[in-house]
Order: sequence, then C-alpha cells, then structure tokens
Amino acid sequence: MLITPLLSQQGTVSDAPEVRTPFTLNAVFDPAVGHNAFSFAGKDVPPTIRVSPGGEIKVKYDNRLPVVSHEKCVDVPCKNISNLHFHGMHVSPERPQDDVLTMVAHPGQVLGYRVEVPDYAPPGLYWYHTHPHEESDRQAIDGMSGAIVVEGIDRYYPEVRNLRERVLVLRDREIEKDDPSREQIKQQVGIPTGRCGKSDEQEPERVFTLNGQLRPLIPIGAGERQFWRIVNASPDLYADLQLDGQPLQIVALDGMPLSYHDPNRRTRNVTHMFVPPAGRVEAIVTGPAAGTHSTLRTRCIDTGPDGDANPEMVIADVVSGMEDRSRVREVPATESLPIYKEPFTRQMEALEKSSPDFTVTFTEDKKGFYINGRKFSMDELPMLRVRIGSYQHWRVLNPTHELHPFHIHQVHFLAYATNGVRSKTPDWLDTVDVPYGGSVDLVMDFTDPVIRGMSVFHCHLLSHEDKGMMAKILFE
Ligand SMILES: [Cu+2]
Repeated sequence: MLITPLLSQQGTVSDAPEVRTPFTLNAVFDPAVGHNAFSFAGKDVPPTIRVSPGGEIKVKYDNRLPVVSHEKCVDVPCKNISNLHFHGMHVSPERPQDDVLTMVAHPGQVLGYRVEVPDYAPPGLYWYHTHPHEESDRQAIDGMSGAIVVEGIDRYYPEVRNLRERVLVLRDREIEKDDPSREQIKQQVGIPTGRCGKSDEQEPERVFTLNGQLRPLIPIGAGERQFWRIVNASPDLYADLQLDGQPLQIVALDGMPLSYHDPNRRTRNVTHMFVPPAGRVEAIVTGPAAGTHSTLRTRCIDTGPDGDANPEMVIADVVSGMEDRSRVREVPATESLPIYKEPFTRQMEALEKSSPDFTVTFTEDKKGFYINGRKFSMDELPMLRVRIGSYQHWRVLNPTHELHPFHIHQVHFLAYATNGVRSKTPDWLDTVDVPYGGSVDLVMDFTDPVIRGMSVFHCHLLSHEDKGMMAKILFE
C-alpha cells in the first residue's frame, strides 16, 4: 500500500501531563468540542498517573457534567453518571478503591478514591477510565481515559533503563456516515479501499487517534531504541500493531512483565501484536535508518460477520533524523529487587487438564447482550462466588458471529488455549479476545488477599457491556 507522507501538516505526538497523587480530576462538558471530557489542571488533557509499588493513588473525582445531556448512550440520552475504574490493577474492588458498583457519581457529586497499590504489584502500564453501566461506551468515545504507570519495570528488564519512554494512548475519533470530512479523514489515515474481514459492515465509524491526535509524527533517532508503552483505550476498535520493517520487542503485556511468573523468561520479538480494546503492550522499538520514514499502523482485523468495520490504518508516522523538541522522559533505574510470583507449574498443568470450574458464554440478540443467558443490571446478585486463595480453570465461549474481548476486574489470568489448541506462548493478561464461534481457556489467579469483595467481569466492547454483557463475582 502506498502511504502519502503528510509531514508538513502533521503535529508531533504530545505527551500527557504527569501526575503523582493526590490530585483532582473533573468530568466536564467541553463546549469547544461539543462533548464530555476529563479536565485536569485547567486543561482537557487526561494526565498519566505515576505510582510506585507500595504507594497509593488518591484522586478526587468531581462530576461537573450537566444534568441534561444531548449525547446518546445505548440509544437513550446519557444521564451523565460517572465514576472511575483502575483497569488491571491488583487492588481492592471495594470502596474507596476500584469499586464501580457502589461508587457512582451523579452530576454535582464527588468521589474520593484512595487506591492502595501492593508492593508486589506487577510494574507496568495500566489505565483508568469511567465505568458507569449504560454510559461507559459514550464516555470512552469522549476520551475519558488515561494511562497509569506502576514504576519499576526495569527491575525485571534492565535493558529498558535510560531508554526514552513514550506513553501512547490509542483512543478514537468518530466519523459518522454524514460527516463531510469523512472521506478526507479516511484518506489521511490511509484506509485502503478493499474489503477487510467478513464483517457485513465495511464502512468504519471510528478511526484511531494517538494521544488525542490524528496520525501524529513520532520522532526517533536513527537506530535509537525507545520504550513504547501503548494502551488501546478505544471502546471498540481492535488494534493489530505493526511498525513497518521493525520488530516490536515485547517486555510486558497488560501491565505484567513477561518474566513476572518466570525470572528466566526473556523479551519476545514479534512483527505485529494484537491488542484488543483495553489491552496494553509495552515494547522496545528501534528507529528506522536516518532520513527514512516508517509508520506505526494497525492491520485489518476480521471482527466476524456481525462485527464492526476494523480496517487497516496508519496510527502515526515514525520519523528518524527529525529534530525532537519534546522533552521525553527516560526510564529511571530502580534500586529494589524484582518480586516474582511462583510459576506453580504442576498445579497449573493439573488445572489445565481438568474440566472448567466455570464457563462464561457470550450471547446476543436484538434485545441485548448476555453472559450465561443473563443481562446485567446494577441490583443483580453475584453470578458466582470464589474463594480467595485458589486458582481456577475458566472457559469463555463465544457462539456469536463477532469478536468479544473478555475482561475481569483486578485479576490477571493465564490465557493458555484458543479454540482448544494450546498456545505456544501462553501469556498473563487481564483482557483477552475470544474468537467468534470459538473459545479461550484461562487459569484465573484468585490468590491475592487484597482482591476481596464484589467485582465484575464483562465484554470490553463497551457498548456490549452497556447493553448487558457483564456479571458480578464475589471474592470471599
Ligand atoms: Cu462483546
């Protein structure tokens, strides 16, 4: 495919402001863009939260959204209810921590979060986003999300030390069918004209942005190694990330260093990396030869006959030899030693061969989206209770005709088989894609004593979650 360089018109990727706690985050209606937004320190740019293992995130979340909304949430006007979820973090699901069930702010109300990060927390990239049932999709489209970095990943992989680090947040921009700039935007991000996948819907409704910009430039030195920490904060676009001509050297997935369960596990080179909505990838990348130009792109994804269009597109241009005026942070060296979690191999082998302790089945029809035949409501009882201190084998079945990414709050799981076939590189994740007409098998880690109380698991296509594809789980 031919890429038209747009260098003269493009902006350089901008870094989000950084914050250490405590801080205040406001939810506001921004008349300049005509939709809701996060406001931090007087600007509509969500900050990157930095926290050390053993530290805490203290945030006052002030819902200043208007009582009457003109935005649409799952086919009805939004009520502008909001709250925060700290995606992937191994913290308590109870108030005042990562609680999306009882901590709910109506317009005019304030929530006080105090999230205690354990000292054994895997260091890596996490993220925060709003999680009000029936309104989460709209607020994610409105960009109400940001990155969280748990510091100290260099303890696991010293090769990232002193590399320049970029926190890259993928969000999306709507291009409605009647949008006059639609064709121009499609061209700008280089969407090819041919078909992509089996979806009946081939016209994309969204395109990716990177740190709020459409196809920005990422400056890098020729042959320079940089550490890129990428979160897919889109509510429904899958990414299959590729850096033209260069491998991605994967260091961590979903916030967890690859070696967290196995000190001998090295980084992994891949030519492209599939990142479902809510997933994260942290990788070392190498700048192209001087004066050349490559792109960070997402490849075409087959979301299934009932899925949305998810075409190939350019996310950013990666340019070496370009003057870089931005102040880019370098990964500092951490003093303390890494904490590893036991690999528990024998127990896991037995679990993998056992029949599932619990099966999640995703279904949908014209009236809604379901888990095990049930449509979520806030006053629902837990679908299941699990004893803290155990590992469980879960199977997630997707008999529908589209992809669904499975996510459970607070917990990482080992995704070891897809469609019944064991993976060559089983990874610990908090969000995993479930192929249409297929299944995934997972070892759930319910051993962390701080993860106690009522929580949820759901599909991370947020419109599906809003329409009922969520269920409660009680950790006791
Ligand atoms: Cu779904």
